[in-house]
Amino acid sequence: MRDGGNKVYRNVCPRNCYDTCSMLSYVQNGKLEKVEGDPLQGYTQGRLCTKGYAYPEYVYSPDRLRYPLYQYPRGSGHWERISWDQALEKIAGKMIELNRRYGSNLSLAYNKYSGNIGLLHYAIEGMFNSLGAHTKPFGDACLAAGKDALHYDLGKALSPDPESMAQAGLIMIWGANPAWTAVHQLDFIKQARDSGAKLVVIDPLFTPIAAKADLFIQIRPGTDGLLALTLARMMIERKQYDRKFAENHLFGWEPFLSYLQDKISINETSEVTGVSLQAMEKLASLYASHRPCAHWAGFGIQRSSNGGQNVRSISALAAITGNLGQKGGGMFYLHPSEDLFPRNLLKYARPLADGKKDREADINNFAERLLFFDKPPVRFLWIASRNPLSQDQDLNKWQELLRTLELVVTVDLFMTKTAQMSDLVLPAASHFEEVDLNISYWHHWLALNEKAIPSYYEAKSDLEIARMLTRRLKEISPGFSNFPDELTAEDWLAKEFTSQVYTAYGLTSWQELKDGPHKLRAKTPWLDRKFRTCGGKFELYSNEAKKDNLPALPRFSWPQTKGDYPLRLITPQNPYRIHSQYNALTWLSGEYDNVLQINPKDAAQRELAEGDWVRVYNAEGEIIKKVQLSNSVPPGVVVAFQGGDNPVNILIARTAADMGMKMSGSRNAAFYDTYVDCVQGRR
Ligand SMILES: Nc1nc2c(c(=O)[nH]1)N[C@H]1C(S)=C(S)[C@@H](COP(=O)(O)OP(=O)(O)OC[C@H]3O[C@@H](n4cnc5c(=O)[nH]c(N)nc54)[C@H](O)[C@@H]3O)O[C@H]1N2
Ligand SMILES: Nc1nc2c(c(=O)[nH]1)N[C@H]1C(S)=C(S)[C@@H](COP(=O)(O)OP(=O)(O)OC[C@H]3O[C@@H](n4cnc5c(=O)[nH]c(N)nc54)[C@H](O)[C@@H]3O)O[C@H]1N2
Ligand code: SF4
Ligand SMILES: [Mo]
Repeated sequence: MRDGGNKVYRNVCPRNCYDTCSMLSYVQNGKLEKVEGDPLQGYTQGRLCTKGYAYPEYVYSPDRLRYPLYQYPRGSGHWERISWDQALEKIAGKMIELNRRYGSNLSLAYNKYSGNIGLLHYAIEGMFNSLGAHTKPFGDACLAAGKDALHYDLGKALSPDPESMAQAGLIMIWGANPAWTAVHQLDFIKQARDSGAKLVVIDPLFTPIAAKADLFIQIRPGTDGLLALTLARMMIERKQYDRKFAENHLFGWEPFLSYLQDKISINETSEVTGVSLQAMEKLASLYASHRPCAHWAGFGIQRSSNGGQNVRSISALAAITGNLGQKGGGMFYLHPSEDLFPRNLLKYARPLADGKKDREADINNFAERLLFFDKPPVRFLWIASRNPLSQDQDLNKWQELLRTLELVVTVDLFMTKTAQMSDLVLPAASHFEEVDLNISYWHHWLALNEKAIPSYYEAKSDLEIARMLTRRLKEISPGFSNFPDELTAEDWLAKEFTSQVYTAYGLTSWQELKDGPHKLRAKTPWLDRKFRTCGGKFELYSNEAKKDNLPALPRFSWPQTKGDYPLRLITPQNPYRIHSQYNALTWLSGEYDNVLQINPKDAAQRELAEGDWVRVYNAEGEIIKKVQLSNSVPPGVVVAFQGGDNPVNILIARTAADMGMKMSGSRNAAFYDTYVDCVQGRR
């Protein structure tokens, strides 16, 4: 497309964000001049968030990595610019040497997560798979507990189209802050409210979305399951549940009823959750009078040791009140549209020689697992689309792991905390410099990401790097890899479009996406009331959960507490960052980067005033932050945001949620089950 002197390209923001915005990029003489939202994408409707509009600064940031860099000794800060040839030589040489030393590629590992979640970024998995048996991560650090919970209940975690929330009569948000983390959802919430819907927000923090609500319930962290079950009991007692649905489509109604009758009391719930009886009454009355209800379980609610049970309890409430399958109502969590695609790079397989199998390490406990492996030990680590030294639990273990590794390679756009501790850093392309395909885990749109500008200095896409490294490996040791390095990004892209994908998106050729994004033709899940569980019913009582050593019924239990520290630390997302990303951008505010938000009462007890330096500590470690007094934070809770120079994750031990094993093989990280104390500090 052309617009005056500009060429206009279609791009997609590839961040791990609900919105996966489609954008138009305006390019003049090979330079990205500005970006706008693509009006043809019906969820984001031509708008971006601040981070999206800041992309020209991101692409040309003076902090962006330009060339391959080599550091000796690791962590010294003595960086030397080297050529791609030299970098590939060092990497390939080490890989082959380790293979010869140990007789397999098991001492080679990678760690990859969510820096860019475009489909062709599975190149990293593909590149390693082509080496034969190696050491790889599995699991999910983000949303696995809630996904399992919905799997037990529904047979598959499918959510309605989030645009349908515009037709809700009530929107009840538990543990999500879309005003910061899913900004485009606000428009659909507003549409619903303009037609008379009410908004309820349940969160320990008085968040920006809470500030918009008709009813805000400030709940004690980790106790949502109990509130949901109590609401279920109230609805049943008041005959405000869906009797017909219960008779025909629920499995486990009787034991569920007995459990509610025996174990759930409104007075006790009030004590445990900190929610007053009056607020519960108000909630019950809104819930009964405004239908259908869109129940949104955010990812924040399941980052607790009882997170999965909390999600199961909310989904049980949605089910017994007949809200599932109602247009505008239902249970919103995620929609795994990506499952429709073959994901050829992810699944690229090489027949494993000598009966050797890959060795898998839980991504939520990665450093410890890698340290545990011997015969052979892991000696080489490739890190891409990841910043574990900022984002993982148990950072102390990471330091230990680094000491045992002979070569650490990080591929990134910026000199992150992790890159700083690597031997080699390779510059990654931004999404404007590569071709990709983007699928949201929330909305239902599919969009093409075109190459809009030439590479920034010597930056390369993860796929290009995989192709180059493969060529070098094959030159030195023919047969070492069987990655098809002749295939271009467009070749891989074309392979993703099966006839099933074409039908699902109403496409006849993938090139049609150059004219704009396409939407999945999906029916509202559970409209037919046929659930994907064994018996076809919604399972209040899950035999599958029981087999997995979990309670069969959604049951409330207290989250585990950690030792002697009095303040619960919540580390949610920052509106101007995506996890640890975007710190280099001056166009974006840094106001949340280095603060500890604390209730004035807790601050007064510790003689802390606004702007003071404070030392926050627990058995894991300590950090220095700046005090920000906040009445949005209840007593007993403190908030620090992720990322920045001084990552808060140093305080976060390996704590696991109750669920995650079923679908991802790993229990979700219980990031928000962290306890700390703090005192006056000095910088
Ligand atoms: N701006 C921005 N947007 C992002 C991201 C980002 O880093 N920055 N990251 C993206 C990613 S990867 C993710 S996973 C999503 C996450 O986005 P969300 O789904 O919104 O989840 P969180 O930010 O983890 O937490 C949301 C809320 O949960 C609350 N919470 C914590 N514990 C509890 C509890 O026990 N009960 C209840 N009811 N609430 C609780 C927190 O106080 C917080 O307000 O955001 C995505 N969008
Ligand atoms: N305390 C605490 N910790 C958390 C959470 C929490 O709630 N609290 N949330 C967790 C959640 S929900 C998530 S999703 C994880 C996120 O964990 P990560 O995925 O590790 O998070 P990011 O900080 O986004 O780091 C991604 C890195 O990839 C780089 N990158 C971007 N694009 C590309 C690319 O095309 N190629 C390559 N090679 N690199 C690229 C970015 O510059 C960035 O350095 O963090 C988890 N950590
Ligand atoms: S960070 Fe999220 S909301 Fe912002 S432009 Fe990217 S996808 Fe859109
Ligand atoms: Mo996430």
